[in-house]
Amino acid sequence: MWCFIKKTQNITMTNKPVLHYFNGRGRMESIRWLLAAAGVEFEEQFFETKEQLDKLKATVLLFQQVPMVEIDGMKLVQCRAILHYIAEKYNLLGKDMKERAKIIMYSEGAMDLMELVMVYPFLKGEEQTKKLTEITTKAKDRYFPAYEKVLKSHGQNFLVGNQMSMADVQLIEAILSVEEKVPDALSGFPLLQAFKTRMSSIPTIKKFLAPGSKRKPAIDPKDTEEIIKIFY
Ligand code: GSN
Repeated sequence: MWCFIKKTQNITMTNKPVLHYFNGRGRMESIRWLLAAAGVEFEEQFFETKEQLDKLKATVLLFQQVPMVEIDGMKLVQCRAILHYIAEKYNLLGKDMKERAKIIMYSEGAMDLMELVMVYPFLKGEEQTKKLTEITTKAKDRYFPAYEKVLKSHGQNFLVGNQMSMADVQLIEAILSVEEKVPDALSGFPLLQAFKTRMSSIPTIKKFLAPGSKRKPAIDPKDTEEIIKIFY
């Protein structure tokens, strides 16, 4: 009986994806967002020291890099491979090749914008000021006008195929991250404002945005030294 229970518990545990990363946003946050939007529960194993990360590098990380996600018997690295697998599994990657290409194209745009936001807390002084200008300019003059145009072109609620996809999830993440640094970033983009409201009220996303979820706060500049110590 004990064995049976233990086995059942093991099966239950391995059914949930397990995310291996430090306890912060970084490149894992988009994966957390996508799983949460799809309504998938997941577990997290955080490393806190260089020694813990080095042990993972020596054993399970194919390219000695995180993010790594244990899912369906695989130990997946490379965040795009992970995102695409989750998106395909939970029907967030479109219904045909053309939709898929557009979803990936829009997702990559959001990821390019997110890269700028991601490095921001790790910079100091003038470099950080310059990065904030770049985030503001690229968001307002390049990325947000593009997404506004896409939404306007078809008048639908989501970027592709009139249903939520990975691209919408990446975009709402990017919008909220940029707004943390540039509060008026969406002024002049009425369709993106409506998109943000709509996406934020989808039950799975609403839950992820509420306190107590697995969403991580923006990296505090005072924590960057600790994070750098883990990786270098
Ligand atoms: O997209 C990807 O997952 C990879 N192309 C890049 C992953 C990556 O750069 N991981 C860094 C940590 S930064 N963000 O998570 C990493 O694991 N560095 C350790 C190392 O020894 O390279």
